[in-house]
Amino acid sequence: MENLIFEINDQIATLTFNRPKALNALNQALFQEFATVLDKVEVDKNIRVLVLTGAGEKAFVAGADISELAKMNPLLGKRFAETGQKLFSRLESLPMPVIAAVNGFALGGGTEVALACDFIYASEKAVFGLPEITLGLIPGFGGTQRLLRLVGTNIARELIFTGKTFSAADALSYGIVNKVCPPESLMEEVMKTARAIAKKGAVSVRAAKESIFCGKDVDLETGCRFEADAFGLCMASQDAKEGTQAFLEKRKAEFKGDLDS
Ligand code: CO8
Repeated sequence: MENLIFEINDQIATLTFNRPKALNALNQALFQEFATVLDKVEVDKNIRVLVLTGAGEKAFVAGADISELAKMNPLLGKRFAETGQKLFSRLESLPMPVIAAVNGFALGGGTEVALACDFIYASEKAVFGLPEITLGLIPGFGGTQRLLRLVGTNIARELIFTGKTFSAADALSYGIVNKVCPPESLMEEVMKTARAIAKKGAVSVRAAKESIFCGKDVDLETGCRFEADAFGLCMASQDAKEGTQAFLEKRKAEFKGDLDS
């Protein structure tokens, strides 16, 4: 792949946006590679956590590639927006947790892809924003929808209407990021959390993700029904047997994470 780096180490996959000369801007070629990676990740039972980050010192992703956007007619623009929306929805609904390690500029499509992850850790140097309005555009990869659901309507309105950028500290105060780290320790902090998740039972981690994913936009009663179904499924797993037995035997659980058991 030319625009992405994809690696798997100890059951943690890392996808790095890799166009550092263009601050990792999202172009159509990158999206094709992204789709191929998602095809693999969706069915790989050994991947416990996926981490997204950006190559180079400066950027996570500085948005959609403006040189491509500038040449698009309305139909191509609509198609590109739909392609991005579909990819980010697939990312959001992957069976395993996805963590964004935002190491620099995360603007436009960069903030949008991070918002489609399960949660975000950011470097102190990270800069967020949906600046599309300053280009005479609006967010087109789900940003108007995911931001408002995460931070509430009025903060989303202000950020989208002004297009202003905001710091990692502001992102923390809005509830967009879970943790802000010194740049040099960002990946280690992300990996620490990824390893902690990877050690848990794979069935229950996936069930928890599914339950939260299905429940986040529905009423409480419907969400609780999803939760009860997911809970029931966990009871069928070896990991649930091991986890409960280990507690009763006063020892540490050793999860095998066998999704087929
Ligand atoms: N697209 C293409 N190239 C980019 C982008 C981008 N989004 N961002 C940076 N680059 C390129 C620059 O053109 C420059 O290239 P070159 O060296 O060849 O001139 C290189 O990256 C380095 O950038 P700068 O020299 O500008 O670096 P600075 O440190 O001076 O500035 C900034 C960094 C502030 C991040 C600045 O580059 C910037 O403002 N970038 C654009 C940010 C932006 O507006 N992003 C939103 C894009 S629109 C979007 O994401 C829409 C998503 C929905 C689309 C829906 C489908 C139609």
